[in-house]
Amino acid sequence: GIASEETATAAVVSDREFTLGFSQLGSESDWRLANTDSVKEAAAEAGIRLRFDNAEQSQTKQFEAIRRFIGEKVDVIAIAPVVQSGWEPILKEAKQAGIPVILSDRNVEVSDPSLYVTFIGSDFTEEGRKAGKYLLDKTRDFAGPVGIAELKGTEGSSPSIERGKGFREIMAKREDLVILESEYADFTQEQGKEAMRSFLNKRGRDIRVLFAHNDDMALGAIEAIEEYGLEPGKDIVIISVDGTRKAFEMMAEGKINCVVECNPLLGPNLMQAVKELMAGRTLPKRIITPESVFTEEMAEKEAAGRKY
Ligand code: GZL
Repeated sequence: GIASEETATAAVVSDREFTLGFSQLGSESDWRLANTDSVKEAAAEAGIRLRFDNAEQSQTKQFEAIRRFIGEKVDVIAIAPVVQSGWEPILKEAKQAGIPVILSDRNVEVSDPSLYVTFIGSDFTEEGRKAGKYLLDKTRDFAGPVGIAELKGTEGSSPSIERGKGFREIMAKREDLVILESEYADFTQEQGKEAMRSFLNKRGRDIRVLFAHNDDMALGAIEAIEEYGLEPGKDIVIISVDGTRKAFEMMAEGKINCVVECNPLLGPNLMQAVKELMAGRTLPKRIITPESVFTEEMAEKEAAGRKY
């Protein structure tokens, strides 16, 4: 009967060790390091052979790594795409080679959705909305206009585009909220610090709120704010995204007011998807990872339990 055939197929499939070629976009942030660890650990646990490449935030290097994986005839390719455009050609090469592609963490913009099997990652627009909702609550009693500075992530990346969109959607509910400065800082602490320094030199105390698209840029901004002589979390409300341990520690010190969680532990989801794909199962086009929001009120307790 069907049941025994399926079991037999699964048994045959599970005996062979599969090879996954993973094009990781970089090592720019603590989130990214935790994501890489999660993928490596989950591959080892799943008995999946991992060919790992770190493209150091270069899309060209991602293309080169994916071509290598195609040449090595890996069973599956997973990509964390640094930006969302420009992926059609390389995805067509993978398709022509008969190698399925899974998107991990970030999304791509392609006209033909059959070029990838599934996208496993967060709903970044919702993360932006969560940041916006905290902004409305926290500044409810502020005398307007409330000046906001924004540190955007990598230009053209789906998290940066969508977090900015979600944040603005909610901000629009109050006309006294004004974005005074907004710069890309590539999700890194150093660039976050530099950008915040220039914001403060231009706008000083007019900046009452900072929305940082990730914790590393928020940590850099905190350094610049303290250098400037203001108190982060008090003179300037700070809203960040990711939920790294360092951000929780800053929140426990009252230097960050709200952290919107973005879950980097995608390894198990990715390996499960690889196994189901290899067993001939159909995967949903979109797998959204669970995550929450944390504020300074519960920082102390949460900080102890964070894994990354
Ligand atoms: C989000 C991820 C982002 C993180 C940053 O899923 O792509 O990239 O928010 C990381 O910390 O650099």
